[in-house]
Amino acid sequence: MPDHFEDMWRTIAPIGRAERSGGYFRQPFGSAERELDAWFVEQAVARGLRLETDGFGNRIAWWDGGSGPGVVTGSHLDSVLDGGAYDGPLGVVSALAALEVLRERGFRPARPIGVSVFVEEEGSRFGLACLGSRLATGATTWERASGLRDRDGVRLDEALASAGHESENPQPWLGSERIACFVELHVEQGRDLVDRGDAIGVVSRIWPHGRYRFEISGEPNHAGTTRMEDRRDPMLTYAMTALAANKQARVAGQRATFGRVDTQPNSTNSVPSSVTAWMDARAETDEALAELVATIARQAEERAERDGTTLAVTAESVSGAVDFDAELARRIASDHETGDWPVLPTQAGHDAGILSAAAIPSAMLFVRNPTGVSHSPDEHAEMPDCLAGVDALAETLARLAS
Ligand code: HGY
Ligand code: MN
Ligand code: MN
Repeated sequence: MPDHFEDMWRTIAPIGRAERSGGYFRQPFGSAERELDAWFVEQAVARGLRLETDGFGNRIAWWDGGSGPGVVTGSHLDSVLDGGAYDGPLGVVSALAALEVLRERGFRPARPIGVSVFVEEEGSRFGLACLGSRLATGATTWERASGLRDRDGVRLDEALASAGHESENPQPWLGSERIACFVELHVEQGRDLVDRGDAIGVVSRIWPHGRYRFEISGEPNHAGTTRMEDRRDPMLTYAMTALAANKQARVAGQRATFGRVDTQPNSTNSVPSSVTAWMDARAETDEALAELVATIARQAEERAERDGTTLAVTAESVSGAVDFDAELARRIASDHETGDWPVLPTQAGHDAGILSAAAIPSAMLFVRNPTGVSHSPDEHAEMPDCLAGVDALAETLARLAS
């Protein structure tokens, strides 16, 4: 008898969990994420699903019923550094459990149903968000991505090879000829559902968002003997840029975050030689995002001139606005015993957004997050809501694969 949701959830809970914080470190192709990947393969085999794996490490486990392009549901198993338990794995475990619900009901799909896992959705190792689904759909090329390096200088192609995915020049393979539609269940990363008193929601759109590297160079010097007026201090330029970004985002009603900074030589009693900082920016429209980033970059440049430092800004990952298929969202959200599920926007990126941009009709289900907190050890969802998510996903799959 295959594991049910709670069994699976209990089994994976300790994988990659840090004692100190209770947060998760499941970096793609690292030991914890590989343990989770092996667990997924084991679950697929235990359910008699046909496992398909591409050259990028993405997987789809197929229930080969019916005919024609399949209905696929799934999410990711990687996490941000010190992340939560639910962001990603909730969608994968719920998908496996939802298939079990359908089988136990004797449902016979008119088309294949697949459970997918896309690698490096967070982009937290190689810097490009939704890396696995971008490669699978051709939104980015292997030529561009294979040379992406992590913080230790390891290339993507080296990391893939060390994980056993040996392939010379893997090609995009995921398109609407293979997939009729994609549905991703995800813990909500926000408070809309809890504020509405709803357990389940459907996503209407994803805000455009991007990641930008600010490289600021100055003049390394002694922290004590160098007069303040003689300094070319990159930390000052960075600090004023972070303040400017925060103010600009508040004024414009958008989002800007500096969560990662690298200082060289990182010495307490030295004026730094360089500060590299990564900004995550998000806005309601593509134009607003471009305007927000340009304004902050301009203010940073002005500050660099005053400080006698130099600045280079590079876009590392940009995801355009995604408006999900409105008809599909309506079909999923309406006609439930408890009434229609709310349809709401999100500022978080997802693989469903990449597949939607690749002309695969896609949708997302959200499960209530009682605090809205995410990308944190405190991320949480109540078990009854998780089980309601499994039932909601099973019902959705039955509608789409009938
Ligand atoms: O960062 C995001 O938008 C998502 O959690 N990957
Ligand atoms: Mn995330
Ligand atoms: Mn996610």
